[in-house]
Amino acid sequence: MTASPTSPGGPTLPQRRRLVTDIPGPESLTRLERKRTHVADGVGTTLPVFVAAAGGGVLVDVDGNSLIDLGSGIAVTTVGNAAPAVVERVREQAAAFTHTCFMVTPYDGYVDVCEQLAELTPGHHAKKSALFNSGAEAVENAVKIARAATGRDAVGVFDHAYHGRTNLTMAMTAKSMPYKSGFGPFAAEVYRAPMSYPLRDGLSGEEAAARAVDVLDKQVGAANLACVVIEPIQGEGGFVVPAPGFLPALARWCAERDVLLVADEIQSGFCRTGDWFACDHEAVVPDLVTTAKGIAGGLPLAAVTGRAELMDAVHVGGLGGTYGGNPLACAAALGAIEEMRRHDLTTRARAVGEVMAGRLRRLAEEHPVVAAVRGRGAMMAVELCHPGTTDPDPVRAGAVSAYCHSHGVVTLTCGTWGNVLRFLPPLSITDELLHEAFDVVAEAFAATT
Ligand code: PLZ
Repeated sequence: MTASPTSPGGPTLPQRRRLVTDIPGPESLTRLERKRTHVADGVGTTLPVFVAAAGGGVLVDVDGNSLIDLGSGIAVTTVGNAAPAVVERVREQAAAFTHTCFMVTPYDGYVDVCEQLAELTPGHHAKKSALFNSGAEAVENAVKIARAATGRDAVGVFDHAYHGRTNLTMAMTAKSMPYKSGFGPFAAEVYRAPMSYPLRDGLSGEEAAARAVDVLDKQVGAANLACVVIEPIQGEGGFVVPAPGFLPALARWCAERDVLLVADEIQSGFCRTGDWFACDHEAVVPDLVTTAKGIAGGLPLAAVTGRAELMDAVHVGGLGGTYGGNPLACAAALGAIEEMRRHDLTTRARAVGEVMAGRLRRLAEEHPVVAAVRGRGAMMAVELCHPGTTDPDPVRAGAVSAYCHSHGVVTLTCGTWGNVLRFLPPLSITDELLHEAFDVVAEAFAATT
């Protein structure tokens, strides 16, 4: 039976993997043809099945195939797709009003989200927030705030970093293809330092931090740095987890020089890693935090949250945008945070992480192509390299991923070399489905040897 586009999604969907056609099926193929006609080729798709409904741990396509979701729309639907509290609050808000523009006439939802962010983000100091539409916009605004607060221009970023696709955030992003190639010139005053990458540098956290701050100190000068922006666990760059001690040492160096530390928690935040924020793991307290993705269960919302006196350094009218903190997106965020609290999703992320880490470690024992198993909580990955080396093997990563797709499991790759398989299931997935998904991943490794 074909799921119609109005099929109810959310947790009521049957939680099973079921393929009734090839992937993509005939209905998806017809729609792909329409996409080819009407949508710019620059907008790619990883797995070209058109979705009719989603919820729990599955996506159901227009051919009636039910796929297990290990991607969460790139770490967005942490609370599950069409999660009940998100749907209910958005429904109520849509019926009341859909938009006023917070800069014209304010409303409670925006302030409620900022209050929640003050409570949930790392540190117990006085905090304030400003809301935006996308992660890139939040990163841009964090830099604006840091420059206004410090009177300095320079921005420090890291190898393998990903911060977005706008002009400034392209400059901050490391990887050329597909994000930057042909799109320059890029914004000035962005400087890149080496990241802690245990598989590739073998350095302790302290050693890697010393190497990074030496570059910032000698090539930029702390006195010129407004901020250092870092993903506490890198996302697109390959789920690179810095060695223990790296982030605290970097934070100390910044604090001693009045350089603001900006944690980009857009991918790692909101329960994903088993804490509310990845910085919590080592009790790192950034000056500013950027959030998006998981914050609103699928509606577009992003935020900069930081020390009140820094946030207030910007003149009145200096921050904003027509849709930033749109009432529907704020309602969704309040619903998503309600789901996270009610279902204790930090604990759930740790449990999901244990299952995934166990399965991935077993794969590593069986397949020497797995050079590293890393991540935290429900943000786990394997990096594939030619056995016995650290030469990236993106071909194998692509083959494993393609096998998973054709067998009904949504997987994503990432990494500077495209050789990392990453796993970001919604936390509403059942253990049974999660194991079934990793059975398919294991088959994929065996089938592509
Ligand atoms: N910072 C850490 O992960 C978005 C990008 C997908 P936006 N990552 C997914 C793609 O190919 O465009 C991201 C992130 C971190 C910033 C961003 C940017 O967030 O909401 O995509 O602008």
